[in-house]
Amino acid sequence: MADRNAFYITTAIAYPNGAPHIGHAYEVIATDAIARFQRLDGRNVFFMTGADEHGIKMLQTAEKAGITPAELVERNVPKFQEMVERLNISSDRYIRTTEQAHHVSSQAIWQKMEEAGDIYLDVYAGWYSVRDEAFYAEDETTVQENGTRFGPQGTPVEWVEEKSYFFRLSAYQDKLLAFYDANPDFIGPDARRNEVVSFVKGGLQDLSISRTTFDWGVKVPGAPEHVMYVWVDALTNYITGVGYPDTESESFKKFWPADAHIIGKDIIRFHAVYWPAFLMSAGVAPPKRVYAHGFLFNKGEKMSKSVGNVIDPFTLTDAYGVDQVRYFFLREVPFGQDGSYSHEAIVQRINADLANDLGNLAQRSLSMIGKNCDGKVPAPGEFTKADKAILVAADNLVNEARAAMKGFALHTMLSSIWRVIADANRYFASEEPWKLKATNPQRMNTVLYVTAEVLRSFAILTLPVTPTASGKLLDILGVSQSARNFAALGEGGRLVPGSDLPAPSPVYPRYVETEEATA
Ligand code: ME8
Repeated sequence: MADRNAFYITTAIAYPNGAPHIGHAYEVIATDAIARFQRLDGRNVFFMTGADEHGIKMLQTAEKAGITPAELVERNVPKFQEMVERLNISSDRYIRTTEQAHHVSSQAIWQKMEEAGDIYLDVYAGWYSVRDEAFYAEDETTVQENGTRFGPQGTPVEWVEEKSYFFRLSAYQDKLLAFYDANPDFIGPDARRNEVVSFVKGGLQDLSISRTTFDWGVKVPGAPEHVMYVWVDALTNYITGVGYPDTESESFKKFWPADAHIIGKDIIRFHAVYWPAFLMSAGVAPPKRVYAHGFLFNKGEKMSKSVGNVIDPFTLTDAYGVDQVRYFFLREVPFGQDGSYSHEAIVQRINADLANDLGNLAQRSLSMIGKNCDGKVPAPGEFTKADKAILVAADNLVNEARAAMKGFALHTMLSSIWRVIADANRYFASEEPWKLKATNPQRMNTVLYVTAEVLRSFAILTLPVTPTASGKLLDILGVSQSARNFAALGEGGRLVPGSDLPAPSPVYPRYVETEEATA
């Protein structure tokens, strides 16, 4: 039985042909925030990321380094796994396409496609981009003055002629268009959907899906001189991860079809055209959604010398902090669009949004509670209009967040939360609780209670994005682990007057510029 509460989300699987870069980091961070959000909202989440280890690109990189492809992946995959750890990614499984189970799964889907009559042997003669691991039609390529030919993504293509198995993609044009029509949310954002629909409307050619000139890949069943085209095996990872070919397994029944594949915009065609066609052919339901994020660029503005190579996620998080980097990318870049980053922009977000708006409000109000209320949650008196207004604004945030997250609008969710954080700062400043100690301690207690209570909402709602810092804020608000979820927001989970609070400590330090950083 499909479990309606289950939620299966994946990232693309990265080519470990070098070290992980900021694009890889961005994708796992965003996917992690969505996975954490769904868990906090009570869903039973399975979140998978991993490595795409086959293909000619891996082989050529290994050759250049004078090692075997198997040695190359053993050298590089641990760096990707380390990045996942460093970024505090809550994934449930790290899949590697060199796993035996994945070979079995890829051969099984191949056999299903063959049984459906969709695979035939012929000769491939055409243009191939190693960099994109993609075949292109002649009219998608351009020739530069020096004679070099490039594919549509600007990467060099080479002429390939060899015996190859083909997938009858041409037979899926109408089925795919009907599928997009019936599932308007399948491809997001809209710009990508339009791009895919017009590509498919333009006509689909059969796809070469095996290679014979190298053997680093999954062997074609019954034809071991062929290895599968890397994208056939790569896309199949998503079903291997939940138990394919055992479609009767508990995990497959529970989690397939996936709720979302989160990928970059450069690989939308593979996910929104080839993948559903392969699955339809094999008699497996396509995923519910494919969502393409944009690309990140370093604007080349002054970065700290100590930060050095800022495209390295390790140096970046060493310099600014893990939660800070997570917050920056998700707040700064509208999800689905391209974005850029610079030292100045990161520091601005850290100091204005995190240290000032949220960090200061927490520090000022909680240290007043520590000093003036015996370190216990103060007992509020009757609520004024202003108290009620800020409580309601914070209580309503979860619904705003849910609405934004339906479309994976992480930036919209964060800007809504920070809008109410700004309201809370105005509330705190205008109520002046520090003056009330002498004149009206009961009123001071009420203002501090209300402030602590809205901080509780902010902390729970920001857990998907800044899990460590928000967890720390919940620690100093005395919120138990079992009350750290969306069901505990609002009236149901209000702080209990009289409960002990630990001594507050700052949650978000300011980023202080070193001399080197501005040089
Ligand atoms: O494409 N900004 O692997 P990959 C944002 N193995 N995202 C970026 C980026 C950038 N500058 N550069 C790359 C592959 N990405 C295949 C995927 S899935 C079955 C197989 C994204 O290591 C890219 O769009 O080249 C992709 O989603 C992911 O990083 C891995 O890229």
